[in-house]
Amino acid sequence: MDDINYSLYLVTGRDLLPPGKDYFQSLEESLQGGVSVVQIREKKADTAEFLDIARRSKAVCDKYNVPILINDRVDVAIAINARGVHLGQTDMSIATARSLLPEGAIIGVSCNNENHVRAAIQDGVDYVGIGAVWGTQTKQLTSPVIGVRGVGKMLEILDGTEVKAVAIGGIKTTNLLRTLHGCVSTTDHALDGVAVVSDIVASKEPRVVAEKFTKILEAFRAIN
Ligand code: TZP
Ligand code: MG
Repeated sequence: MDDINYSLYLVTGRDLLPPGKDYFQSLEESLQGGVSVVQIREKKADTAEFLDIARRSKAVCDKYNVPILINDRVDVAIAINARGVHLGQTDMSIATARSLLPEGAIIGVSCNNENHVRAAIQDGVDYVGIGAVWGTQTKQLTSPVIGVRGVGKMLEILDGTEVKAVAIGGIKTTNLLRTLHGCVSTTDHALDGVAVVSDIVASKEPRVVAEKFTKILEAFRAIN
């Protein structure tokens, strides 16, 4: 069962750490600030390094009872007993990933358009990462920014399904409320959370930034 709290979904980005900031320290501080799920995203590490980072990250997340998902690499997810994987459109198929992962593992997929969302539902994913909602420096985008209206349309497709949804791309404390208010569908299918890289990871005080996110998310939930 997908019992993950997607509310504040941290995607790691070691390249973005401020000078002198230790990756594991930053991760721990962000967890103290309320990050509710972590995706380990390592685009440059070799397999041994990825395994080491993932294993040590999981030990930190375990202390806070926060689940860990692995970007791209099903083998790494299995090896470290992660909660699941996050796959892109050009990664391993969902069916193959499902056949390899233990029962109950979570599979999420990146969706940049409505057809991606329809396919993800068909494939039986647990959640979709929808974006990029705003422009971002963190990733070289291969498809246009979709904006909050684009996210809203994709949420409509998810209506009536159990598939969870997070928005990603350029989400910051400064635009969070605008993002939450804007990413709505005519069917009232709401976002389950927001995924963030740089605003948290590039901060010298990730705990403070994560706390700001958490407070805004809670305030929005309370009145919506
Ligand atoms: N996928 C779509 S946008 C993005 C990813 C991994 C990067 C988001 O990073 P940031 O720093 O939160 O804009
Ligand atoms: Mg990928």
